[in-house]
Amino acid sequence: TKSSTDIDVDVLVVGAGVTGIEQLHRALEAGFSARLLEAGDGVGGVWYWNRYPGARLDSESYTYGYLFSEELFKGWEWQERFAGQPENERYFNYAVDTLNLRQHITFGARVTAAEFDESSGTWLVRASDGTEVRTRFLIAATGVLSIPVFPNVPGRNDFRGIQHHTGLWPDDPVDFRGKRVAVIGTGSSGVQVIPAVAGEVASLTVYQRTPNWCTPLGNEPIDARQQAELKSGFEQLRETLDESVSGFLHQLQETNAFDVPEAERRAFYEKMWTSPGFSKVISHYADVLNDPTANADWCEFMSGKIREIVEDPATAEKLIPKDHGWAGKRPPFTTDYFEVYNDPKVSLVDLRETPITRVTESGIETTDGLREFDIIVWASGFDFGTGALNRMGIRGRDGLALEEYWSDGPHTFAGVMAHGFPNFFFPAGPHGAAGNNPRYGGDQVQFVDELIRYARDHEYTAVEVPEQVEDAWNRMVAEMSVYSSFGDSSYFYGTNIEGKPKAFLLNPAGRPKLREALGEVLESKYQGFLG
Ligand code: NA7
Repeated sequence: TKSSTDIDVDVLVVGAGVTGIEQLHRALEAGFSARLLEAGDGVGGVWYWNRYPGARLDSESYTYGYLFSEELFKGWEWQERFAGQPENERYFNYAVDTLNLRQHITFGARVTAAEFDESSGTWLVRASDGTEVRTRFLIAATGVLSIPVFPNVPGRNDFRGIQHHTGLWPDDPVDFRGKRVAVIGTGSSGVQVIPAVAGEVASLTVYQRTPNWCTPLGNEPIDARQQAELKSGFEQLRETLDESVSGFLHQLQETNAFDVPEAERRAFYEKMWTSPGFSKVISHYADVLNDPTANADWCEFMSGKIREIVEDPATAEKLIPKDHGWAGKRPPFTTDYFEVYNDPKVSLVDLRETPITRVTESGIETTDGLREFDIIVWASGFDFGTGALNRMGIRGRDGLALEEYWSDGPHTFAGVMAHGFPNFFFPAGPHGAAGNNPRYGGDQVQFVDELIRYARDHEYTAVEVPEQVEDAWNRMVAEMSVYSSFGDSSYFYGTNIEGKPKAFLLNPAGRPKLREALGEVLESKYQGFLG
């Protein structure tokens, strides 16, 4: 074993997405030697991998990007309220180049193993390209939606046409013109790709298992006046976001649904229907997520909208969710989604009626027969929260495997550290966020940055979260998760993955609680963390 003096870098960051870029920048600013390993060939994380047509933010762009530097904020003008994938990818390249980070990043290096050495307090990290790095601090900024999953159906590899998962989309554009196309999955990704390609294809067949409460995204260009307002309002923007439970600008409502007369409620629903992005969750009636009657009333309104838009009544009924209410699953926000079903080229296969039996070399077979395709788009989701971390070969104290320690679900402090894994951090990890992710991730990145600087400055070689501090956070997650609107069928419980333990994977208390928990540790001068 190399001694602690043999380290290659002080800080090794894994993942060049929104979180890893900021962490690398902070480490270098703090005077650490630092390096970043990235599995892909470019920066941007989810905005590098999810390059399918229609991929777009549903957080307001200017609340999603970096806010730690006013200069960086002012140097970039977002073109749209909800930026598309190309703009997001450009933005992260802008950040990396402006902050001078590129020379510290190794691309094409997927971490496959990382072992903690107790005697030196260091990690030995190995990557798929043969890279081997010994580091003091290992920071996995590997994201919560970075491991794509495919349905467990036989024959997927037999298909002779083109097939891609939305989360592993190739660099070279896929030509949809005149093609017979299948899309499997109607979550946020599926309902973005469907209207984006419908105009080009010869035919489009949508395979839906669970319909979702899709509502209009409300995207629009950001005009010059707004650009100026954003720039002059930087401090205020940051303050409002810091106080928000979910990391969004949208403000909570105090009124309950049945506090107001029917006509007023209808008018409010009309306004909500077109209200941008997550304002439809956050700025809705105060009781919409926790009073089933209020929730059902809004769902009834949305059902009416779907029946109005979709001309074929049988198709409309299939598109209306029956087994979950508003925000019972993660609601997708869309542009012209339901409208697409009025195009005679587009058809809907209800997998509840006719499940997929297999994929063949020419297409997809369901219990009612075979349909042939040129292209299959798998919009079938991700191993959320723990997927990437559990696959990295993380071995902590006494060889403890992270995936073992988490075999019944994640155990974390504030979604960023785990007991038994000294000098290891996973900002923006499971239990950390529930809303506009980069805002929570930013809090955790800052926490990690301050903690490792403190450790260095006070000559501690290892930092670790004490068991009772971790336990308190896990208890909070378990207790508060019962108030979450998300049901068991939501991927936030991991139930979309066969064999994955059912455990709540978000931070159910919101951002102020996260900031409070991190702040208390900082204030206590890391009591119990330093060794
Ligand atoms: P999601 O939201 O997990 O959606 C996956 C979709 O794929 C969903 O409609 C699933 O139906 C469907 N699916 C998954 N497995 C199967 C099988 N075996 N058969 C049929 N259909 C299946 O992933 P997205 O990529 O859309 O969105 C992920 C997040 O990215 C999103 O929430 C944003 O935060 C950004 P199901 O509902 O399970 O019946």
